[in-house]
Amino acid sequence: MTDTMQTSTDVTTAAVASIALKRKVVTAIPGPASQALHARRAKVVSTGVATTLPIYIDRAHGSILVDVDGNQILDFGAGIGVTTVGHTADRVVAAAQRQLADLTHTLFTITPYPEYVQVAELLAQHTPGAWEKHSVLVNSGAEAVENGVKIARKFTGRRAVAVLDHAYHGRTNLTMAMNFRAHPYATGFGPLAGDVYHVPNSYPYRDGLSGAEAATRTIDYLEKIVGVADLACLVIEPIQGECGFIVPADGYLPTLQQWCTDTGVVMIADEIQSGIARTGRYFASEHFNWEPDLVLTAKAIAGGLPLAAVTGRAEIMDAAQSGGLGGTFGGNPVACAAAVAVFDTIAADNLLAEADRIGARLTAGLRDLASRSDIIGEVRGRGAMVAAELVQPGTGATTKEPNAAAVSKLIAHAASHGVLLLSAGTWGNVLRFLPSLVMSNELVDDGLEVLRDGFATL
Ligand code: PLZ
Repeated sequence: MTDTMQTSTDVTTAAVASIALKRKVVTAIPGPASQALHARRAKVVSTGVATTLPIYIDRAHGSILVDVDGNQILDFGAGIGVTTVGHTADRVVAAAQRQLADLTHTLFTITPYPEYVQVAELLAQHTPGAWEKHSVLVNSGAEAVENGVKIARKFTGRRAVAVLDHAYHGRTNLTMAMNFRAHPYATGFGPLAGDVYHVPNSYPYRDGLSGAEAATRTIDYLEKIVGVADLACLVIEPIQGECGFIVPADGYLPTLQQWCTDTGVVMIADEIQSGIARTGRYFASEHFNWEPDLVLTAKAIAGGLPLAAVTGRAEIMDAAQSGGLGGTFGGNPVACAAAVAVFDTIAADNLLAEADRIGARLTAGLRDLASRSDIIGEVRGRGAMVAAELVQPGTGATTKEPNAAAVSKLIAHAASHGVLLLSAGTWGNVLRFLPSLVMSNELVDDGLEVLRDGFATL
């Protein structure tokens, strides 16, 4: 038995190790094997589950995906910011394999295990704020949002939830109501949860407001349309992800935190997309001098395994009654072991600095493109969370009319040349870059070159 296990481990490792870390297109994209799988899929998978790029992936390493036709795709999406330490990162694979064989499941609320505690310690250490912090581990980003809201409601004894315009928080019943965009996330899926209020955000490119001015506007809405007496929490992505990598003006977030502290509102950072080294800091909140009451993590925390967390001020987290938080798979041992390996990898491989290296190179490349194109309205981001917002020709200085068509064409051009790029934005007019932090300069440049050609074809 041991021999067999050893053999299969060797085979997996060998397959991944044999991937040359470069882009290679050997068939039309999608190729014949992907097309055949796509036809099979159509017979058995719900059409409600969309596909950005219908190529079926066989294996991956670093920032290269290998599809079933043998094409090697340069991955600027990292599964929407999940494989931040790279696909099949060595320490993550080793830790998860070891844990899988040692202990796969007990349910932490029945009989605990050390890896859950280790993850909570790492989160307490790395989330902003010097106070005592407690965590609960769950399975998905949306579940972290749900739990953050539950805990804030219990702590405050209040019911209302406030979110920003252009927010994205998930696909569960509560989080559907917290998203800015009804379509495709909520259309026809109601009734939605009540007591969720949407208030204006800070979107410097489009509103031209300073952080102080935007915060004043947000607070005015909170006081008028929600009312402080009923407001349990204000949930904010420090950099808004799905709706376009919107970076708030300086001062916006700390001003809101001060207002929340003064009025007894729990302020929650949704760092699900922006957290875990993505922006060159462990958490994007750090860029804005924001120390949130609660921090939500998911996506990158376990290098590709499902894990998420709510972490925050001990007195808030402990407001939940014993037995009030949990779930069968929350904080699964294999996912926790992978998360510990993710934190080890960030420190050992200096990935915060790598995020800045990649981000600087990408941003410089995009700014260079912008200097020769009148449809790039703004290049923005922090670390390796970078976006370009595209507008209609000639509207960049005036109406900034969104240009989703150009984004679609560029993404299709990139895909056909073996580069996976994602869109974002309320109007679908943002190109977003979430490469893994192990992407080499050569690969960043290679991706930029394909994009440059794409712009030339527009
Ligand atoms: N909060 C800020 O970015 C997930 C969604 C992909 P889950 N974003 C990617 C899709 O189409 O479903 C996200 C996020 C922020 C919450 C979530 C939700 O995280 O792990 O997808 O539930």
